[in-house]
Amino acid sequence: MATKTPIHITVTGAAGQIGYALLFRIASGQLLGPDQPVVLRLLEIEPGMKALEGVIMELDDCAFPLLAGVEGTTDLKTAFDGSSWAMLVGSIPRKAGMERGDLLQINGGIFKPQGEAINAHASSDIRVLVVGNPCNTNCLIARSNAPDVPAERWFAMTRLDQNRAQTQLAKKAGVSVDAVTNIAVWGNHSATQFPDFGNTLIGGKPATDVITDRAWLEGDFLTTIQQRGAKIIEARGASSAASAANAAIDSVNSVWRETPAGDFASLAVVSNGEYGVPEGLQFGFPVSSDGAGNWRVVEGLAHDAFSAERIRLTTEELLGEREDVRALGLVP
Ligand code: NAX
Repeated sequence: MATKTPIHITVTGAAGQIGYALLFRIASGQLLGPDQPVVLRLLEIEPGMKALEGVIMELDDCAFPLLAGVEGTTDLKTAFDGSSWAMLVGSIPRKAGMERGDLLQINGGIFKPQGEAINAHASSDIRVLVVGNPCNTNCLIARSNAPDVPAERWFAMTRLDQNRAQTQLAKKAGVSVDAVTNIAVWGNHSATQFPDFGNTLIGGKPATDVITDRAWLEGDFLTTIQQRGAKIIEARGASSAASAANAAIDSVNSVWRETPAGDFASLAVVSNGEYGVPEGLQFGFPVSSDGAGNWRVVEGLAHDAFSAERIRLTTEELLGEREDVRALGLVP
């Protein structure tokens, strides 16, 4: 029997498709380890509560030894009370014909109160991963409304893009995925993101030495990663869920597990001006962790003119989103 004190984890949008792929993995120990009991606090909106009841019944029916408790709620205080990790999944993604300003306003209505509730009720060691899109700016909104939670405790998910890039590069090079390391996804989790093949290694060698087809790297490779989400919707009739949940688990692991020497992971974190990125943006960077929850942006990576331009474009997009949410009064 597990003897550690249970850690409270909040998952929002818990009755959605990512929630369904995520909760069972958390409860089975795949998020915080095989000896760490967890209590799940599941936040939904009223229309999702019926489905959430069913999900909770299924969690019960798994008899997970590590699941020390589970509560479904529509109340922000109950959801975040005493929580040490919050995974903010529920959001309103962009729909056809929706303007960026409308999208950000709707999400402001979700992430501002959630940030305030985290500030007021979460445990003092709270860490937050935002998955719900537009995840970088949703994270910025929540963080900006939680002034007592240090900025370095907030993360937005670019890991799915990293994992997608890893597999595409491995396939092209004809190697196994674990031979592909050092993949940084810069900037926004959107079509402007830049999966940085120029700093990636394959079998310890520069990816650009192993894959010499530069036109593929700058063309099909980038568009495959940038448009992968849309392709999955086209094929499956629903957006990525299991791979997104998997990336959410990888993201949390990249914070609390030690990063292998010489490698890094992609995570959108607060910018302190690294690589000339304006301070305060929630920006996809290469990140390394010491295994005790302390991470740093890996510095010193070089960018040629092509890569620098890609990073400039995604930075511009995030600056535009920040201007929009400032104009809406969602962030100072
Ligand atoms: P679903 O529509 O299946 O589920 C979302 C759930 O959130 C619903 O059950 C809904 O009732 C709930 N919800 C809505 N507003 C809420 C609120 N204010 N509080 C609590 N719950 C609320 O979406 P799903 O496929 O699970 O995707 C969730 C989010 O992840 C979307 O925004 C999606 O765009 C985003 N994604 C982010 C990815 C990333 O890499 N960062 C990749 C996958 C995914 O597209």
